[in-house]
Amino acid sequence: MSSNFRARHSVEPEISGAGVRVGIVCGRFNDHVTSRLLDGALNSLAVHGVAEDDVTLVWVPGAFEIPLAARTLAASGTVDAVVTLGAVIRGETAHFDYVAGECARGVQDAQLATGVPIVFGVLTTENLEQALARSDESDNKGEESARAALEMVAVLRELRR
Ligand code: INI
Repeated sequence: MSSNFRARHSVEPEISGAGVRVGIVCGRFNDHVTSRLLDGALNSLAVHGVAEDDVTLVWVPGAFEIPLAARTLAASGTVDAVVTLGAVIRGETAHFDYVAGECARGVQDAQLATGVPIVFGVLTTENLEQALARSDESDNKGEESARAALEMVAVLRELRR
């Protein structure tokens, strides 16, 4: 059903990385996957004009540790957004649900507590094949997450004006 009724005000700002400070928190567990996510995220930041000097990369042991590092970085006042990158693969762990669930919950809590956008670029897949498919050159969750972080910076700037 379509209607002529329209929102009078809409918030959908241009995305630009110029002058935006970005933190990346990357899990080392499954680094054959997370390094590909990192490449995707860095490429995307470069394409959008983020300066190398404005990027801080933090490595943590695994997805379970991502929220604390992301929250600490976000609260430090040194970044405008944080991109989290990790790979939790069900076939390789009995505690998949705990690691993946706590990571997602912790990341959401951290962005709500700090008011700094913290993007969830953590793959949660059934197997390695799926994780590799979501971290390749044509489909890369790291790339998508970096773009989402820049979009959230622009949206929040507009909302807070
Ligand atoms: N961490 C991950 O990032 N991905 C996984 O698939 C994973 N598995 O399979 O267990 C994993 N475990 C480690 C976890 O994130 C913590 O580093 C560890 O439990 C120490 O707190």
